[in-house]
Amino acid sequence: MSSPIRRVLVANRGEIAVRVMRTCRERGLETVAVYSDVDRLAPHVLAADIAVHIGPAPAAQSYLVIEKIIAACKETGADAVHPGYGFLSENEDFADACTAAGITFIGPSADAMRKMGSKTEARKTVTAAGTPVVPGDNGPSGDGFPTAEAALASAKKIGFPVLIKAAAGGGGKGMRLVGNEADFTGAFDGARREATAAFGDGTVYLEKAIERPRHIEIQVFGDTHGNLVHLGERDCSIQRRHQKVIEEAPSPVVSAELRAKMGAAAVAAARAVKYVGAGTCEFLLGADGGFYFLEMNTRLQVEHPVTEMIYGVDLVAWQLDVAEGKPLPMTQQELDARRRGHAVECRVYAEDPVKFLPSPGKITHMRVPDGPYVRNDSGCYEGAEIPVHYDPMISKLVVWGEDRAQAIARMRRALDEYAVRGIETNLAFHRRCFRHAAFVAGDYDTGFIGRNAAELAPHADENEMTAAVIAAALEAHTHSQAAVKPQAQANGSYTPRVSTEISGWRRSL
Ligand code: MV4
Repeated sequence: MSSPIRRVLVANRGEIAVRVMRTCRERGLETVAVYSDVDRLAPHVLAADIAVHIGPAPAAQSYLVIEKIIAACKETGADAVHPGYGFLSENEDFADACTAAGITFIGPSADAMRKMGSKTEARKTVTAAGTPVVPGDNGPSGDGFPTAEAALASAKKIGFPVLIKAAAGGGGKGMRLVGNEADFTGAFDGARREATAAFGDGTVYLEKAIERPRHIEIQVFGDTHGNLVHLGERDCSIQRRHQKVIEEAPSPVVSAELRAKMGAAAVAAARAVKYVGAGTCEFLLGADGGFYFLEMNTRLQVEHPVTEMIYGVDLVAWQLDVAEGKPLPMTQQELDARRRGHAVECRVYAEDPVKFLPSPGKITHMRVPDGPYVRNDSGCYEGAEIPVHYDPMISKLVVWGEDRAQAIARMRRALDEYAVRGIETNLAFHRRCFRHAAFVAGDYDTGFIGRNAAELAPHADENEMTAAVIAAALEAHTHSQAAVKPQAQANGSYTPRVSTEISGWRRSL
């Protein structure tokens, strides 16, 4: 049914747009970028063969406007669209619009997106497929609770603590944790209001709250021939306010046996909606070892590289294969045999390290890590501006090791090589996290950052001190002459280890 793709429009920006274009280029496909006013000189524009301006900086007037993306495809003769993550990636109207215009949408069917988009619908669908979901109640008609009274009666049966969740939600929006009966009605009304404001849909349902869970997600992949496989799990428990900060594969707490069980449960959930392409089933793993389906993300995720590293595959290449109607390149058995080693990813954000607020602005200096088994998927460069309008991620730093200990050691090394000036970053947070005893032991859950905030927060002038040392090193490097050897200078290395004063501070980390 499908035919070879020749020209791919990437309906996204930043690191993911660049990452998708890299694979397109490797396959000899032409690439089209779209860009807003503030992205004229953005890396994804420079990476593309053709670039189309689609409007002002606010995403609602550019990257989120379906008609503009379709028009850009027509104007450039793009025969396929890769949506990346975020923006229009899980918008079924966009998938429909592409299909209607004769453009291949590189992703699942609009029908699968719709079925997984509603959380109550998804709970019904996957339960019927035999996948365990969190104990809860979708409401009297299966489509949410119309009144607080009915919901409270159900909450008492489920047992506190319960979570009130928005059917149209996901990612924690419109979610309320209720510990007792007295707080229930207020929380219910609040959740409904929030869901209505955020999604234009106030439908809410109930789930028993799993305490101190780990967030484990399974990568799945389907093709148009009915084949479905899984590529193991990622542990995404290191989060802050529903924002993932560190991800790893495999999870330090998932055994081969549990992986096989969760993998089968994820594949069953995907099969229930005839899933095609890259998808992810999110699960909560309880302290008792029980696992529960939460939701399915119908896109390629930010953290897909850790999976690519341990399986030695290019998931974007797989997406293109599947979109062209080809069968999956590997069977489950072949994948299981390929798994090797351990990968960790740090999301490096332009953010205030203490207040965790975005820190947009111009990157005046940047030194990026490289060397063995280091992958830095970046959407910016030295001299570039991090715009205020979009996600403030600078890059995803991913490393691979034969085992978790080697991956951690390598990540510490890579983080020490990484230097950014001009804007604040969370690099110092990452350096601390990769030296935190509980993290190093693999002993963490979704409450890790909250519980260890004090230990993980950088010293008031930690970034400053690092920055001062780095500035000296960069200066020396930029004007490198035989006489100015960074290592020979008191403050000359890119790692602060060289200064006595600072090395003392570093040892205290
Ligand atoms: C939960 C939960 C505990 N019990 N559901 C947060 C985001 C959304 N995807 C689901 N979330 C949660 N749902 C039940 N029944 C705890 C969370 C949760 C969480 C989940 C994954 C990663 C980080 C989290 C942080 C706080 C709460």
